[in-house]
Amino acid sequence: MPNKVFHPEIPTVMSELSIPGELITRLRAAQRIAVLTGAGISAESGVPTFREAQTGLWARYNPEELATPEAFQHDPKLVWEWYAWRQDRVRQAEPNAGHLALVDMERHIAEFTLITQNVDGLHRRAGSHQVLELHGNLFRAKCFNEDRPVESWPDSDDIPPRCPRCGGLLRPDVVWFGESLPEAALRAAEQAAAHADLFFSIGTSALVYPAANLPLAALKAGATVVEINPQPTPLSSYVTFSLNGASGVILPMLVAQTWGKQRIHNL
Ligand code: BJW
Repeated sequence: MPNKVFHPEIPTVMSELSIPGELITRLRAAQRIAVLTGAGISAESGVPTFREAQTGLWARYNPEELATPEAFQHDPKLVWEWYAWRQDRVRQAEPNAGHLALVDMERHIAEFTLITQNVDGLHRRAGSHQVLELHGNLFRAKCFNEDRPVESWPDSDDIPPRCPRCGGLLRPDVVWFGESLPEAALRAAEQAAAHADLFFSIGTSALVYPAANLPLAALKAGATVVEINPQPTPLSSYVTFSLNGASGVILPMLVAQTWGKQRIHNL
């Protein structure tokens, strides 16, 4: 019988129940890991992904059309209320097994960088320490005129509230289409991708740039790239390992099979 040869250039597609031994070996040897997460990692916490159909009052709106400076200028009340609704959903959610497995992974790796496109803050609530938020955070606000963070403002009936310094409209401190990403976070993410032994792309449709460039940059620099997603994405055919399934199932299995059973998290 010939030996089973592993071809890293051909993506290895796995079902939820089997993690390739070769991936476990590479994880155990890894010194530098970078992880990019998207909305899918919070799906099992009950937070809708960005592109899935919205529900209730918001079902008739297209999220890609609301997440723009033009939408805010056209109807600031509508956009502010959409974010207020999303804040409520996230407040009711808890980090899930996928977020917690990344907290465990961080403990085992000398240089671990968690890069997220999510604005929900669930990685920090789970206990991850080094989190680069590329698209901002739902729970912060800034002044639309001055582009400066605003931590508090007087109670009023205004929607959106007004900036206490200049009277301009407040907006969520997130990155909308056509806007620049926070420079320092993007630079750190690019560095981490360029130097990673292993790069994970988890729960993202890999459609939005410049975040979608990060796994490609890691591949180009010679990293093993692993995608975890129940659906194929434009990245899938390039990655080294494609793990098809929910991150809340696959990540805990991956961590347990690599480093043994982990501590029980108290949230
Ligand atoms: C599961 C799961 C489970 C489900 N387990 N998985 C180069 C080429 C083409 C265009 C551009 C380009 N460079 C820049 C652009 C323009 C634009 C862009 O990328 N457009 C594309 C749509 C084509 N980019 C920008 O404008 C960026 N700015 C910029 O580049 O500035 C410089 C510049 C300006 C002007 C011109 C040129 C350059 C800014 C992008 C900001 C994105 N902001 C948003 C909104 C944030 C606030 C908010 O949340 O409201 O960020 S858009 C939205 O998409 C959000 C997300 O972070 C981001 C990514 O979405 P994500 O996370 O992938 O979610 P989904 O819903 O798409 O996918 C979920 C996935 O989970 C799915 O695959 C599921 O299968 C999976 N899943 N359950 C694991 N249990």
